[in-house]
This record gives sequence, C-alpha cells and structure tokens, in this order.
Amino acid sequence: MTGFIILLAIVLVVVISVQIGKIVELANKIRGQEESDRINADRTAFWLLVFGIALILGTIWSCYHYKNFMLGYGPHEAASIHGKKVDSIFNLTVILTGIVFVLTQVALFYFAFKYKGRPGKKVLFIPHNNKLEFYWTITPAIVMTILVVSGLMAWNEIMADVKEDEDFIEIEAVAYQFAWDIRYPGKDHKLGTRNYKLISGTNGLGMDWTDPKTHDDFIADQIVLPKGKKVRVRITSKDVLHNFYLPQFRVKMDAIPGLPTYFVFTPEKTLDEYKLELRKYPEYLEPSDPKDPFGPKKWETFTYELGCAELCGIGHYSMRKVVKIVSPKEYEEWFNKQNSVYFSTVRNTDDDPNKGKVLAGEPITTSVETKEKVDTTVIISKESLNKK
Ligand SMILES: [Cu+2]
Repeated sequence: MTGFIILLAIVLVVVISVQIGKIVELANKIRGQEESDRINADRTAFWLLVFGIALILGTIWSCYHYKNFMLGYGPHEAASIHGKKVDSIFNLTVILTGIVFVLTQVALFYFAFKYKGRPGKKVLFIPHNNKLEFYWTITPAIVMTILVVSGLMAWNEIMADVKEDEDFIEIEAVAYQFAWDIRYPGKDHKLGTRNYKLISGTNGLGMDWTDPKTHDDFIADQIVLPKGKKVRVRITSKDVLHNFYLPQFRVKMDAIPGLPTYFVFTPEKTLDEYKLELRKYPEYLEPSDPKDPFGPKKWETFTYELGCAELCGIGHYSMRKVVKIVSPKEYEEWFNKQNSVYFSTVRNTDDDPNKGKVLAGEPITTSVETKEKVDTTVIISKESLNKK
C-alpha cells in the first residue's frame, strides 16, 4: 500500500510539473519573449543575491560558532612552545585567505546582480589592461610571500635539532602494529644501541646488551615528561608507516621503518594546568559519559595523548598512549621508580652476555647471590685493589 501511494505521489508530481511548464509557456506567448526574458533575469539575479548573502553570513557565523573546535582557539591552545608559532602561522593564513574569500564572493554575487541580463545589453570586451593586471599580480604575490616566508622561517625553527651543549631529554618511540614502545635512557641519560638483528620474543626492541648504555634503559607504559624541558624524540617503526602525533603539542612526524626521524619540542603546560584551562569552556563542563550525568566532567577525564596519525592497519585505533606532563619534581620521582629492562628481565639469564660477571656499579650483594663464588671473588678483589 505504501509503495502504491509513493508511486501515485511521483506520478502526480510529474503531471503537475508538466502542467506548470505548459502554463509558463502559454504565459510567455501572451507576454512576449522579451518581457519574459526580463522577468527571468530579474528572478535569477534576485535569488543569486539572496544565496550570496546567505553564503557569506553563514560562513561568518559558522567560523564564529565552531571556533572552539579549531586547533589554536579556545580550549585547543597549544601546550608546547613551538606550538604557539604553528598556531599563529595557521591563524595568519586563515585571516588572509578569509579576507580574499569574502571580497571575491561579495564581488561575484554583486556583479551577477548588477549586470543581470537586459534586452540589447552587450558585454564589454577588455582585451588588455596593464593597470588591472599589475594589481592582480602584485597583490597575491605580496600575500603569498608573507605566508611562504613566515612559514619557512617557522618551519626551520621548529625542525631544528638540539645543539650539542644543550640540556635535553631524549626518548625513543618505536611503532609497530599496533602499539608504541617508549624507551627512556636511564640515569646515564643516553639511549643504548639497538640492532634489528637482535629482535626476539624476549627483546622486542633489539636492545644490544653488550652496550653498557642499554643497561639502565627502561620502557614506560606512558609518556611522562617534565614541564619546561626540551625533549627530543627519536621516532622509528618496526613494520609499516606510522605517525607519532601529539596533537596538543603540535608534534607530528612519520615513523618510517629503516629511516629514523626525530622531533624536538618543549612542553609548556602540565596536564593539570591544561585541565584547569579547559574548565572555562562550557563544552568541557558536560559529563564525560552521557549515560552518567552525575559522573566526572569532560575536563576532569581529559588527558594528553599520543596517537598514530597514519592509517597503518586494522588495529590503527588502538595505538593510543597516555601522555603526562608533570612538574620537574614529580618527573624525578617517577623516573626514579622505573625499572631497567636489563636488570629486571635479562640480567643473568641466558640472553645476558654479561652472565656470571659483576658489572661496574652493580651492588655486590646481588652478584654474590647469583654468581659462582670463585669467579666473583676474583673480580671483587681486583676492583677493591683498583680503588685502593
Ligand atoms: Cu600506526
């Protein structure tokens, strides 16, 4: 029955359209072609103008209404030092192209209205105009130069590597389907060597245990970094292309198998500071879980995060990691609590190239418990002789 009604409605619409067409044709004949052309031109010009005004007003309204969804505005301010620069370049581009957009659209719809069709009206043909060509060449040239030069200057500043004598923290992000391994250097502040040939079931990163620098390296389940300290992230991948993306810090860099990349940035706001800023915006005062209206608010459950910004496979979405920016003191406390991979899982197992030997700085009690006594005594006595 519903099908029949729909079919009937379609037939009716077709019949009405044909009838309207006939009436219009008849009216044109009575009025004369010239008069009907004039009416048509007026109508087209009027509706084009209405559409133009609605388009421009709608654009301006939506820019204002959705501004808080844009990076760099309201709750989406950058949390890193270089991030502010990225945002200002973005804003400059939006403002300049926005002005051009409004001016060209106003001209387009205004001229379409002003020069609507009239019987006997002819188009003016201008084959060449030096003055006009000068202005429409020089204006975009100046605007483009401002955008490109300021963009290049910002790019060079943002992509600059750390200087040799600079104080910074270096961490390593290794991507694979579908997670990240975040490796920190231990107390020596130096990441140890890795070799892909050493990758195994128990050594997922291929850390080279013969290099003493790997001994204090640890793998963290979250990215924790101190506020105000320069961070250099070594970025690499074990399988396909991934992308190391920290949206709030404006950090984004491809993770490419076989081609290490890096990104240097300085976090400027701790997670708590950022959350307090979010509290000012009504959209973050709504409950985090819509099914639980009395539960925690969105600003309370907010967290910085690392995501993969390269569609890398079926589990791409699960490459999320929590990022915490804390005060230098809190960072120190967290750092001291971490356990090195080597001493917690490798030491004195069959994978340990130093099995049975006492390492410099290793507590003697541990070695006496786990090593053959004869071997240990010799080394300890040698060490104590050296000290003397
Ligand atoms: Cu990925």
